[in-house]
This record gives sequence, C-alpha cells and structure tokens, in this order.
Amino acid sequence: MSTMIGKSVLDAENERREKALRDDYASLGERLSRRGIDIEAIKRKVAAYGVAVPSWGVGTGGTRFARFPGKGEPRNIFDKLEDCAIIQQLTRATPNVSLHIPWDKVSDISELRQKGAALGLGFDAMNSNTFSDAPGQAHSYKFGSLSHSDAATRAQAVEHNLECIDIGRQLGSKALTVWVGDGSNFPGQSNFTKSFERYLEAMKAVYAALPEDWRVFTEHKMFEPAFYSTVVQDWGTNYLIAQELGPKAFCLVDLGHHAPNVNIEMIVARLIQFKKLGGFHFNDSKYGDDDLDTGSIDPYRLFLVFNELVDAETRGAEGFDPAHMLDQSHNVTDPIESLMTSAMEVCRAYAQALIVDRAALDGFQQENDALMATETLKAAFRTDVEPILAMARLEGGGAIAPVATYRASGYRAKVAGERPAVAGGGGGIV
Ligand SMILES: [Mn+2]
Repeated sequence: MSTMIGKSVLDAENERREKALRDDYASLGERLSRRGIDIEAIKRKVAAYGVAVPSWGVGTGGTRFARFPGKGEPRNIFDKLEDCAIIQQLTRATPNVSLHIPWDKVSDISELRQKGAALGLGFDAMNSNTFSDAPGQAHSYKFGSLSHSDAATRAQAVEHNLECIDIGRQLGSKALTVWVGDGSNFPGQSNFTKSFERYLEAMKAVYAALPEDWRVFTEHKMFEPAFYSTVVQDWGTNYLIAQELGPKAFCLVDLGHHAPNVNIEMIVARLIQFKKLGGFHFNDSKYGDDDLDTGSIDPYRLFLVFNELVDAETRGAEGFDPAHMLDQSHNVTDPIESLMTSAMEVCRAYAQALIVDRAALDGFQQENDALMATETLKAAFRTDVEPILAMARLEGGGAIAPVATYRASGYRAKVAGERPAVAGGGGGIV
C-alpha cells in the first residue's frame, strides 16, 4: 500500500529498540512470574484486543470559538481510512473504523467496502447524526430530532437512522450508535415527559428496523449542545431506554459525558450486572466534556473501568460483549499521534487490569480489609506494562514506538503535499 509507512522505516525504528525491549520484557516476565502471572498469557490477550477508531477523529477538532486546521487533513472518508490504516499499522490495536453519516457518506458504498478491505480495516458501529442539519434537509434539528415536537421532523430523524443501518449493513457493520443533542436551554422550554415519550416512540421505530444480528447503542450525555436539560442525560435514562426498546438495545458509556468526579466504573458495573452495557467511547476530561486524549488526565479511572471489565470477563458474566471505541477531539495535536497514544493507553489499562490478583482482592473484600484491597489494585496499576504492549505490537508487525516511527516516516508532510488545506471543514465529536 503506497500510503502505508514503508517497511524499511518500520524495521529500522524497531531494530534500534528491540534489544532493550527484549531485556525489559524478560525482566518484567520474571517479576510477574513471582506473582504467579504468566506474561505470555497477558501478552496474548493484549494482542487480541482492539479498540475502534472514529473516522472523525483523524480530522482536527475545534471548540465553538475556533478551529485551527492541521496540515494534510483528510478531505473525505477515503483519506480518513488511510490515516486510520496508519494507526492500525503501527499500533496493531485499532482494526476497525466507526463511520459517521452523513460526514462519511459516499455515492458508491462498494468502493468504500473495498477500500476498507484493501487497507485491512473493518467497519465498527455506524453513527447517525441528527444533531446538525445536512444541506438541503427538509426539517431543521435546531429544536430537536427524535424527540422534536413536530412529527415530520421526528419521522425525518427516524428515516436517517434507517439509512445508517442500510449503509452499515452493506459494509459489514453490526451496530448503530444513536446520540441526540435534543434538550432545552431554558426551564419550561420543553416538557420533560412528553419529549421523552416522543423520543422513545421514535427509537422504537429505529429498533424495529434493526437486522436480526444487530445491536443499537444509545449514548447519554449530561449537557451540550443543550445547556439546561438533555433528553438522554444520564445512565439511568439510558438504562430505561434499553429496557423499553428490547434485547438488542444497550447503553453506551462515553467517559466524558458525566459530571466531574462521577463514579463511572460503578455505572459500568451496574450496566454489566443488568446486561445492558453496550460499549464505550473512550476519552478523558478535566472539567466537562473536554474530549481530551484517553488517559491523559486520569489514567487511574481508566484502569478502574477496565478493572470492572476484566472482573466481568473473568467470571464469564452473561451477555457481556461491550464494543470499545475512541471518541475524542484533537485541537492541538496531530490526530494520528493522539489516536495512537490513546489506543495504547486503553491497551495499558486492559493489561494492568489483567494482572490484578483477583483471588487476593476477593479475600480482602470478604475480610473487609480496605487497605489491602485497594493496595491490590494499586499494585497492578503501578506495574509498568509497556514491555507487554510493545512486544505485542512488535510481534503483530507494528512498531515498538509508534509515535517515533510515525514521525520518522514523514507521513504527515507527505499527505500535506497531496491534500490541499481546507478552510473550516466538518467533523466534530459526539
Ligand atoms: Mn461519544
């Protein structure tokens, strides 16, 4: 593939680091073996793990104040897929791409399917967009979409979701993610009950169109774009939706869509227990829905989320099959570098959660030994698992150091020459 990073660059970068990696891996393997952990087993699980990349993530984001475009930004979904392929080539952790309609709409879907196959990428959940108006659409979403007071607007929003399912079916996707920006900015502006009734009725029409082997994920968000109330504002409402819709409906947890300090790992545990955890949008935040890079602010929280996931995986929790995806906005970094780093942070949290001594933890919980219980988690979190991640990448054909290898390749400068800068541009985050 001409757009991929050349084997000679990749090999040269890996050769420089391989000896040190093998030493570090052997040393970590010894330390883990003293704790009764087989490093090879952990590495195999990490190697098999994947987190999907959102197509919109490879574009530069912005705030409502401004957007500062980067060099060589992808112009369309085909460029985006090429950037996503670089992320997968170097990290071996992002085999699937999640599309967004209408941003990624093409006239010939088979061309898109072929491009994905040629780049070795699969298609993850489809994302609908009824939070902004597409050019020429009959009814505006300014005052809502699936919960809109006007029946024709709701019908248009339902129809759009059915189109997303149809496109996804042709691409091999198996899920639809629905996030709506519906809500209100003023007390009294909308009737909480009526708007939620209308939303549920519309979502039932979407649900009815799901193919047999598909799932629908609904995503809650506390605020924004509506600043007073949001129709799907929290995990409780999200759970009610999943219950109302039926067995193919699940809740999606976006880490940034909660108030600061909310115990997200506990929400995850609840949704697992009641078989309604659909998946994740990973990112990080400091104040609100900042959409910062995953693990950049609170890697311990990310670890605690994965601790719940590995706990469920270990005990074989029924119906447990969450979809993992990144969803973040890159305003000041090269999006490819941010997405690679974030994918690796997710893998790191997974590896750290895998080495938690679960039998010991269970014992301390049983004995109410709070200090030793929390130290058991800390012992895993403090372990530098980087050699496991790097070895999994190397053996999978990726890079020991993805960001350094990417920089050495000159990929960004190359595409900057091929892709003329575009002013503004679409793309955002949900
Ligand atoms: Mn999201």
